[in-house]
Amino acid sequence: DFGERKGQAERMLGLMDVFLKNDPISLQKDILHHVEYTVARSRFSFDDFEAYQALAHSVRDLLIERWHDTLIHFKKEDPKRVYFLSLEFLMGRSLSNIVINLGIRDQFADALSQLGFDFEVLAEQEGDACLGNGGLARLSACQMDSLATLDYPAVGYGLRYQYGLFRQVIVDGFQHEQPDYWLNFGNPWEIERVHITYPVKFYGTVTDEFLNGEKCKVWVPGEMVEAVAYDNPIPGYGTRNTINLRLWAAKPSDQHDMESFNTGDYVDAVVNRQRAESISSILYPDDRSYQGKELRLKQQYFFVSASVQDIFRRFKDTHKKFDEFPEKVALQLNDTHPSLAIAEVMRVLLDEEHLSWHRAWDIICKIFSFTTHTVSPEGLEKIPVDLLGNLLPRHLQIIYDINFNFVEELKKMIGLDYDRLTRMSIVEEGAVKNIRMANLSVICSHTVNGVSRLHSELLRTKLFKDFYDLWPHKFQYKTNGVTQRRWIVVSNPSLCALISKWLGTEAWIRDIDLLIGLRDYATNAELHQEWKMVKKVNKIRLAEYIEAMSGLKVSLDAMFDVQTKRIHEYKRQLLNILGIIHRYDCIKNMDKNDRKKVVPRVCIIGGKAAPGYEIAKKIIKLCHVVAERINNDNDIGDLLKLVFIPDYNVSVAEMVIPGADLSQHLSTAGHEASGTGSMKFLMNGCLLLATADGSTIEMVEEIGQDNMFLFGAKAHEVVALRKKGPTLKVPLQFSRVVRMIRDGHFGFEDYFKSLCDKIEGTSDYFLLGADFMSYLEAQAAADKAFVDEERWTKMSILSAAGSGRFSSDRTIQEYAENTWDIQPCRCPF
Ligand code: HBZ
Repeated sequence: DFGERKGQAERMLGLMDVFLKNDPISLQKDILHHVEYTVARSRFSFDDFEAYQALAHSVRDLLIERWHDTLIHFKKEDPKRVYFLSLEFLMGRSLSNIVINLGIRDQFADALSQLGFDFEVLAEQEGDACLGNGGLARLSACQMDSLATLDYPAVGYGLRYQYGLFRQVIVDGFQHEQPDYWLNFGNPWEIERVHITYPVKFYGTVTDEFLNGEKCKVWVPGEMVEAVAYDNPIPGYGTRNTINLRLWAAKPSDQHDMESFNTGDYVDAVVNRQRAESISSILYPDDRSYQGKELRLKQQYFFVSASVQDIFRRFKDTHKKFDEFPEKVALQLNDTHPSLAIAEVMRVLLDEEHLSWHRAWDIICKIFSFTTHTVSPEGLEKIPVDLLGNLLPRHLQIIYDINFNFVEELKKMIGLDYDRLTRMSIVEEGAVKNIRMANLSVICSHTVNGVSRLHSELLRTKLFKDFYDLWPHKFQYKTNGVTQRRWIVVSNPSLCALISKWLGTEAWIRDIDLLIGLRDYATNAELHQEWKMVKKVNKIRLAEYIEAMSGLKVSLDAMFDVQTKRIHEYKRQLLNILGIIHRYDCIKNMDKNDRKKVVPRVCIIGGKAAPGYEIAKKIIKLCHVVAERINNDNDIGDLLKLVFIPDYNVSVAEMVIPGADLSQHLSTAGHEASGTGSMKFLMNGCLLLATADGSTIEMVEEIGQDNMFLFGAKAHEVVALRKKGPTLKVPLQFSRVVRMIRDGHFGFEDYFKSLCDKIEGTSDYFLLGADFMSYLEAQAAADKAFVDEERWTKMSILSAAGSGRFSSDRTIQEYAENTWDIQPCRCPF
């Protein structure tokens, strides 16, 4: 049905063309107007940054029109909405993405060039919005783009951190963290809504009172802060729909502490008020561990409480009966970080709307869906009961009540199996009593989603086995996806143009399945030429960046081999570095003739380590000392280079990914819930060297074994391998490279000792030794394929052609149909 789908997507895009009649002159007037009146610079003299600001404000005006129209349309139609709750959104830059989605990039580029500015140069002026850590946060951003594009009535809710994810600076090969005060230069993409505010309460006590003869609970809070809304319009592509991402900022509350002003010291009272703002000041930089910090819990409740009040306000605008709530509201929990929303909705229904427990619970069970992004039991969030009880006394009571009812029901179903009851309880007993947020979420959600097929399998058989046995119908999975608008159209314009040319349409930007059409030309010589040219252009861009950053010149003929993602033991950047040391060692021992056969490589590694994660920081240092040695070895020349790219973030990724020939995804099987970086590389025609883990398993099915370099133990073999422990035979090559590090070949041997200890003998938990040979074989296969240019190019084309399944458009459509039960609601032109 290629023709039919192409026609349908094209008709939608055609409507956009009719609508857009922005001529260059009026766009220029617009930009100059903003130079003079918004940026307040003379229209005769302004620099690139000021031009960017003015441009951004002109674009923002268009964006706001559509956003208004969409919100009005939603209000009129009153469809069921999905509320996407996430503590993290990794948006990156917005300008290019917005103008492309609005379909006005070329018009603006023309208008600017007549003013003497280059669109791309101005776009580079924008800083990244890094309001998240890694995969989970970027996934939220991709999903917002798809929700808007597919016309779903959705609202995103999150926190407007003043400091985003730390900036990584490398000093002498060591990671240092610096604050990211991203708002320093203003943020043209947000709209401050000073009148949309809600009070958020903390601490205090709960008392029993009587209201109309009925006993009810009254929470008398000890602290109150104000949540202020900042709206971030998210435009869809090929549609007028522009949805809202509402981020909350904390401000001191006026209602609360009038008393202290009257009685106490005026200056002290004002200074105290400022403390409220700390709630939304900083993003926690850990992407896995939970430390039971009060501020983190405050953040969670703060954004949940404001969002829930907003949702109730919107519902009550047009509805009176709460029984209609589930027909209008779907609440999506992005991991357990927003799971307090369950207790909060329950509290509002019981204590403020005075519904019976029975009616309130019935509503809860119909509105929440939960997606988890982790595989390991240690990754599950637990909140110490003392902490929760002190900060949110009423919520703790409600959670206890939910648990009591659940355990009673459970006993009826499974009898007095105490082990199982203990495992499934929301409350974890022990030295420190904890609330298990995952159990709360599974019990109260109608659907529990994993993020890949394997992940879902692991959830059902391991992490949530007890719950799966009880409620198999709750468990689904939606394999993650990424948006092709950001990851091809914005970041790889040359490839975008090439794809459109060969498919004869731009419709694939809305309907990614059309990419499959490229398969017809997988061996076409003309396409091969053009495809290679595109890769070359992107490699040049990346090489220039590397040189500007590190002074290192790299050869464009070399294979650009990339591993970029957060640094983690399970992601095995260490395996990559050991492989590089092995390669270096081999080349050193080769004679002239053998060296001629070596495929030159530029190995690129990038990623941040959580500030408290010692081992991860050592891996970064190791990468630097190895790079230092190899890059300065004249005997090696262009045969091997190693580069660490500092401060990997969304905009760096946009430049690195299109320039990669090969990308590595090395997680020990069964540890990566999905992985989404791999999808971006695949779409850009980079070949993958990967373990069979998370979503790569599904990628093999799409593009075929022959087009990917798979290696390593499978998930089901990992447990057995670990059990073998000391009896496991480790290849000599592996011991040799570890020995080189231990012996101080690269210096810092004392510092690296603990790192080496972690991967030798029984402590090699992530099985680097066990997978090493297989890894080297896959690397050799990649070398072999690379020298056969025609074969490599064909594999590259087939990778991109088969990447359609990994668009977030597909993921979101599945969520809409199978989890949220929502329909598109398209704003008329
Ligand atoms: O979520 C990642 C998974 O590791 C990855 O496999 C998956 O593709 C991706 C999207 O589903 N998980 C995270 O990125 N997790 C976090 O960033 C995180 C952040 C704060 C936390 C815990 C986890 O408190």
